[in-house]
Parts: sequence; C-alpha cells; structure tokens
Amino acid sequence: MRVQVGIIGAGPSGLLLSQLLHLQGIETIVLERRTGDYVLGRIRAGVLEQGMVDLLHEAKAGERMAKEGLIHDGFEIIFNGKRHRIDLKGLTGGDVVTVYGQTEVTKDLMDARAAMGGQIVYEAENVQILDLESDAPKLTYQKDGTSHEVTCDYIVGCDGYHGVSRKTMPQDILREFERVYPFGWLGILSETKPVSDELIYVNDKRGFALCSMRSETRSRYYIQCAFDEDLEEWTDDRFWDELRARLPEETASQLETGPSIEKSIAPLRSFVAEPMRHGRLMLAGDAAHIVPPTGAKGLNLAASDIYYAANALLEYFKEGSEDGLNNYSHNCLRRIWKGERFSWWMTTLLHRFPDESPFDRRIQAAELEYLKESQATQKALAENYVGLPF
Ligand code: RFL
Ligand code: PHB
Repeated sequence: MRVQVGIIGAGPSGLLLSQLLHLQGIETIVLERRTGDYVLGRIRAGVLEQGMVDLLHEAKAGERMAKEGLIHDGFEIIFNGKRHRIDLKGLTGGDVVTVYGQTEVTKDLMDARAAMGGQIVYEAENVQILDLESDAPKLTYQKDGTSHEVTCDYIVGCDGYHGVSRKTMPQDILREFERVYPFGWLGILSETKPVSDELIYVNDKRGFALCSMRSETRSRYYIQCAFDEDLEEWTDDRFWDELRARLPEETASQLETGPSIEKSIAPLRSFVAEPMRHGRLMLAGDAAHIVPPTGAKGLNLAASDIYYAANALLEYFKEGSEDGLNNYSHNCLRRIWKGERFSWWMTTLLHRFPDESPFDRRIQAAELEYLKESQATQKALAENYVGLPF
C-alpha cells in the first residue's frame, strides 16, 4: 500500500493533521496502537486557545464545540486565602479561551474522519518506521496477526511521549532537554456543578489546587500530590476533604461533591526534543515536547505543530516546495520554547516545592504580590494564557 502521509497516533495531533490534509486532497493513513474507546477514555486537557479553535473549524470539526464549548474571559488565582481575577479579555484587548474537553475534541475529530472515509487503523501493533532517510520511508505494523507495510512520501510521528517515532530518530542528532518536577497532579472528574463560573488556580500551604470544569454540570478538579502517590489510597472523600482544605472558607463551603467518574495521577514534566524533523520523519505534539499542565498549553502546542506541519506538507505536495518542511522544526520550536517557559513559570509560581528554602518561599510570595499589583505582569500572563500567535 502507498499513501502520501503516514501518521502514527490517533490522539488529537494525528487526527487533526489527517483531517486537514484530507480536506486538501492529500491521502493519509493513521496507525493507532489502542482502540478508539481507549483513546477517548483518557481525560486530559480542557482549555483551548483561539488558534486551536480556529484550526478545528478549518478541519470541519468545530460545530459541536461552537455550541457546547464555554467561552471564558478570565480566571482566578487564590493566594494567601484571597481570590484575584485575571481579566483575560480586558488585558489582551478582547481575547478569550474556550473550555471544551480534549475527549470531546478527539471524538469530534474521529467523527469528522469517519464521515470523510478517513483511514484509521486501530490496534495496529508493533508500528515501525523504516528508511526514514530515503525518498520512500515505510511504516510496518501487525494487525490481527497479519503484517502490513505502507510506503509513504512523509511520516509524521503524533504518537505521544511514549511513542516509537522519537525513538526512531538517529540518537546522535537528537538533543533532549528535560526537567522533572518533584510532584504530580491527582485529578478527579465528577458530575457536579463547578464551584465557580471561572477556573481557579490555588497556591495554598498544603499545595496547589485547580478547580476546572467540562460543562455547567461536570467538574474537573486537581490537587498537587507526591510524584509517587498511590491512587488506591485516595478515596473520593479523602480527595474532597483535601481540596476543601486548600480553598478559602467561602469557596470551600460552596463546593458540590459527588462520586468521581474518573480519577488519575499525572506526573509533571518539561521536555523538548530537537530537531523535530529528520529526513522524511516529522515529530508533532507530545511526541516532541511535554509541558506541565499548569499553563494549559500541551494540547495547544500540539495544535500549532499541526498547523505548521499541514502547511509545510501542503506546500510540498501542491507546489513542490520544501521550504516549509525545512523550516518546520525551527518554526515549531520558537513557539514551543515560549510555551515551555510559560508553563514552567506558572508551575513555579503556584506549587509548593518539597525542597524549597525560606528564600524560595519569599521569592514566590513576592512574585504573587507583584502579579496582584502590576498590570504589566498580569498582561504578560494573559497574553501567554490566551495563546501567542502562530
Ligand atoms: P497523545 O494524546 O498522547 O496521543 C498519542 C497517540 O499515539 C498513540 N501511540 C501509538 N500509536 C501507534 N504506535 C505506537 N507505538 C504508539 N505510541 C503511542 C497513543 O495511544 C495515543 O493515542 O498526543 P497528542 O495527540 O500529541 O496530544 C497531546 C495532548 O494529549 C497533551 O498535550 C495534552 O493532553 C496536555 N494537557 C493539556 N493541554 C492543554 O493544551 N490544555 C490543558 O488544559 C491540558 N491539561 C494535559 C492537561 C495533560 C494532562 N495529563 C494527563 C498529562 C491535563 C492533564 C492532567
Ligand atoms: C483541565 O480542565 O483539565 C485543565 C484546565 C487548566 C489547566 C490544566 C488542566 O491548566
């Protein structure tokens, strides 16, 4: 079999790229090692920048998001037990974010792919990339005990942090940059009314907390936990008690609790692999970079990679120009490093570090005070949170 673009991974990156290319008449195949239901069962991001929203509309997968997504023109930060609002819209001159779950984005993309007859192979085992330095790289995989081979013009690795594509890059040209944080996030999803209309990020002496949502009746909450925390030890009641303890009294008293419908722990890490292209293999999304979730940037950075990848591939197939492909890594990384910086900054601003010194605490407190008092600092936060231009 032969296709123009072979894509590994049916997460948001892979599905979005496949959809954008297909709409321009470029053939793709997506190989995913899990089932579709498994992919949809992962509860992850919730905040979409306008650039990502626009891209989903361009991919003809934005209709339900436009109806059900919640427009947020601000969020709150709590420190020293007091609530402070960041007026995203006012500070940026009109920009907002959309709260719409990654699960829903993925489902809409899967439906859009199915409606166009897009080729997605689920449960593709042992995907391998061959001949990536040649003009005709290949993808091989097994499905139901049969081996398959797909010859491609280009291969895009959208297979997440644990995927095969980054590992296939020649190790002598790949540079990796990493910071692992000494804590994780314990997250819960519940069929309860959100405690507030806007997201609340909390810096508390017991640790960070985040009050988020998926709809007007479904909440998503996170608390900072130890990086090696045992999920089994966290009953719903224990979670709600700990969350309440990190909120000021007036907010805690309004918290509606109920049984969790999902509960999981995520480690926090910053990671970038450079370059993002070698030969005929390109990396996109979590395959190339990870941010701690505090800045809500992971999915949005994946979307900007896909924007650059789709345009570069279009230019190549329609005009025979390799300029976009040659600049792909550079263009992506310029935006990624700014997202990395912002996510690192939000993480250090809001978490309690187990090894922090009294000096570190005072610096963090001063930074929060300065944010409260300075419009310029709030503006810098707001313009990053709503998303830097592509
Ligand atoms: P994904 O979603 O990991 O998808 C990769 C897909 O590749 C498949 N795969 C393979 N397929 C074939 N062969 C192989 N060898 C394969 N290896 C892997 C996997 O099964 C999977 O289906 O990567 P993608 O598409 O690049 O998307 C990235 C986003 O998922 C990620 O950046 C965000 O979820 C990060 N993130 C957030 N981002 C935001 O922009 N806003 C947020 O509010 C936000 N909140 C979050 C987050 C991530 C979190 N966790 C759990 C890490 C909150 C959390 C808690
Ligand atoms: C979420 O709703 O899952 C969410 C929101 C904001 C973040 C991270 C996660 O910064």
